Amino acid sequence: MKISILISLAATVSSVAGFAAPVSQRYASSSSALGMSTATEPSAPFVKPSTRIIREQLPILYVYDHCPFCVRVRFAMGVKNIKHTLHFLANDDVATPTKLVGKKIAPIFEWPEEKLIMSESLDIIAKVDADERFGPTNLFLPATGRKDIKAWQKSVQEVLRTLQRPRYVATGLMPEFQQLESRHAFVKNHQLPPYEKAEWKGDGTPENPGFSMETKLKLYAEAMASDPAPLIEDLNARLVELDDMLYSEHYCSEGGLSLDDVDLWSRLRSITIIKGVTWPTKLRNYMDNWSALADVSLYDEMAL
Ligand SMILES: N[C@@H](CCC(=O)N[C@@H](CS)C(=O)NCC(=O)O)C(=O)O
Repeated sequence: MKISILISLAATVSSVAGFAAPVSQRYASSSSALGMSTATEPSAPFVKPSTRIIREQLPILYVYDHCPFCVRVRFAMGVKNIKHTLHFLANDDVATPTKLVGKKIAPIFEWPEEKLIMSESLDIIAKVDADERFGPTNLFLPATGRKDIKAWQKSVQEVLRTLQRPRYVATGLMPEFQQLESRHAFVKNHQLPPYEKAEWKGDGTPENPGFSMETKLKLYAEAMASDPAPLIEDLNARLVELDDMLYSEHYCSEGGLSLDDVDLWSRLRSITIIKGVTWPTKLRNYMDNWSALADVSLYDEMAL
């Protein structure tokens, strides 16, 4: 009974991301023969390529869910409508990435068909967007290098680190943090403001000063227990500023889909882990529009 209600609801409520029709169907009305963007006016919605690219050997993307660099690639593959295997690495898994590229890093892109393994999010996107085997090419305009957005990102760095980092770990729902060691690996390596990386780095021993693991865990727990309201109020004001910088609810910069969107959307997605944030309308629509087009979910349902 419940299931049938959900299914019939899904047919009418397209914003239920998990049940929605493939975005290509929802946006396909003005699709060109190639399925490329046919935006005739700058603020027209992006038209996703309508053909699902399913290679015989699927490319594999190794990621952490919370990692914005990983989300950049997921965003690009999603927008290009490329089926791929998502391999969520545990945060303490050193062996898998080291075997692939020689160090612990994500994202990593493996394309067995080409015997290709590569890291660096923007290089991966450039490769995928240039290869016709992955459908229409050159979907992403270059980054504009906007200084206002860069400055905005810098201005929110501290408040975001303070609010996001403990929440990533505390939800208990992210795939990379399913076991204690993986949560500890993150806490060990990611300082909370006002502490600097150098202070956080050690383990509290005379040879290796800094904070002990016990202290780090305590600081994370305290950050979760403290009232987030003043920080959220500050963040809300910053989001209003960003809303003004956004060209439209479809693109952050004039001209259409660009690497500006790939980067900005991926970073903003992390903010949705914070409960109680007030999103200005244009910015919220931007988040929702690209979540559907890229088939990358937001965290709203599990926000803390
Ligand atoms: N420039 C790289 C940066 C990737 C990066 O810094 N990834 C982080 C996760 S957000 C990472 O793997 N850090 C090593 C670690 O977590 O141990 C890219 O754009 O792909």
